[in-house]
Amino acid sequence: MKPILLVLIFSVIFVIASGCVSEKKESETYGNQTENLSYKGESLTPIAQQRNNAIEGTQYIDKESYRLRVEGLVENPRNFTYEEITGLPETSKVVDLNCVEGWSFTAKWTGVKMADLIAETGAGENATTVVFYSADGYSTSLDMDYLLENEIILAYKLNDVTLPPERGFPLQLVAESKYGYKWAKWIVRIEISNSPYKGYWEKKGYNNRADVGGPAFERRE
Ligand SMILES: Nc1nc2c(c(=O)[nH]1)N[C@H]1C(S)=C(S)[C@@H](COP(=O)(O)O)O[C@H]1N2
Ligand SMILES: [Mo]
Repeated sequence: MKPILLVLIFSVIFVIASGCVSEKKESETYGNQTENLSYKGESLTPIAQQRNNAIEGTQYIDKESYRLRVEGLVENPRNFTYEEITGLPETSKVVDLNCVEGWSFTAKWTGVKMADLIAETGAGENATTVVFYSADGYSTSLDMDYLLENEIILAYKLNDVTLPPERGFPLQLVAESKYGYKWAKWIVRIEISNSPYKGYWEKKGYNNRADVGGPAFERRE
């Protein structure tokens, strides 16, 4: 066999073999933290490849002076510090964010269950709606039953990295199976109420149900 042919054959074998062993990266560095790219066998979209959306650009919230106000139909209205929130029982899950515009990504979200947060203040028997208000003037709402039945979490970590400022630090709602506009970021106030509420995009005609796969717009009466 000619040496050139041998070199060619070995090169082909090498290329095929290296293709087989090169696996997807399990983690990478994000600032001075480790971003994990897989969780319980599911692969996650790296933060650098996740799209985002904001009506007024990034909000920079100071961790020390930050307070989350929880009020409305509650027994004990309260201001939570960042440490108090992150000190509550922690839950992680892999959830897709689907913007109504058509893009999506998959991430691991870690935070506190809305049920555990609401248990801290107590909620009135007649409470039906939870309204989320953000530092940029954004707002949205979801049904109390939806939040409790689906174990919806308020996230403070994304792929095991502290939620970055441009992504909603300190808190983003992980509104599983709802369009992205229900995923409030930079949340500063939560109001529990007994009447329906239309948030920023919902007032402009976006469907208040916001079920992924369902209609993007409210039906005209
Ligand atoms: N405070 C605030 N939250 C917000 C928005 C916003 O403009 N302000 N945009 C919403 C929309 S339309 C989407 S698609 C998601 C995007 O979330 P991401 O930045 O984590 O990808 O944030 C939602 N939450
Ligand atoms: Mo969106």
